[in-house]
Amino acid sequence: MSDLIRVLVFGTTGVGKTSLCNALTNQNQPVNDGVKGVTFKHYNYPPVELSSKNLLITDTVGLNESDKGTVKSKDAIKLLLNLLRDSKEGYNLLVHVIRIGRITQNELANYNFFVKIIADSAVPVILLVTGCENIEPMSKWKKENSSALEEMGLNYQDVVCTSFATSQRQEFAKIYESLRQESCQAISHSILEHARPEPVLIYSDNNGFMTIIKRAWNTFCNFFDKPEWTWNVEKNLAEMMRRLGLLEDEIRDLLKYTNMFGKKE
Ligand SMILES: Nc1nc2c(ncn2[C@@H]2O[C@H](COP(=O)(O)OP(=O)(O)OP(=O)(O)O)[C@@H](O)[C@H]2O)c(=O)[nH]1
Ligand SMILES: [Mg+2]
Repeated sequence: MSDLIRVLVFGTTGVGKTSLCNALTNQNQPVNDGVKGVTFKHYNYPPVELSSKNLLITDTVGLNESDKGTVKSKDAIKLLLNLLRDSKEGYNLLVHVIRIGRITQNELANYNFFVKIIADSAVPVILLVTGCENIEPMSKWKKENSSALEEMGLNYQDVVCTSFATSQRQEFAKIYESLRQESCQAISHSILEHARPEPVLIYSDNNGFMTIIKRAWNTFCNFFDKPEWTWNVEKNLAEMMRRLGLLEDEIRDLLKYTNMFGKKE
């Protein structure tokens, strides 16, 4: 059994993904840094020990309704390729982060994209709900909403209700700190229980890599209402990038990612 647990964290902008990752890894990556339209920018946290295993967390940004029409094709494909390239080792678990409240189109689109399209429904996924500081106990949300989630076709291995709120006011700071600790324990426990013992590969060779790019790219184009970008015909990646208006040297640069198995596109 491998001692690495690879976890991919995804969810709409501002739900608390980085706050969660920071709390689990004792890091201080900027929260809510205001980066707009950088839809697939991701960050690999340095490994941290979790119950004699090494937890490797990747924080990535999800699909956001508000980004529709603002993402530049060139940036989008670079970021998508970056995420997929760095997903070469596969994942043991996905964590979908939402802020407490209604499930919107954003949450459904993110679930579909990461769980079904990228991971091909082969990697277990847990739901982490942030913003539960006003609920007593925090786990109440799980009890009240689990069946509704299933009815919506959202199948999570577990639902973890948390709070990573912070406050500069002394009277809140202590309470929030104890909720953060409780949240870290709950999510750590769930990760250890539900992560696959070995990472699930989402592609294993050059063909698989091209297939996943194509699948993810087309879903992405549909989400961003860009049907003209979709990859309907059997074109290779270079032709697709040409159609997107990329310059030849940019295409050559991007194609380096697809050469990781020693084959040319
Ligand atoms: N009240 C409350 N605020 C939270 C909670 N978790 C995070 N926040 C706050 O929500 C804001 C956004 O948190 P981030 O961790 O930056 O969210 P993110 O999902 O990484 O955002 P992007 O990187 O922009 O996608 C910050 O001000 C956090 O302090 C929570 O459980 N409760
Ligand atoms: Mg973030």
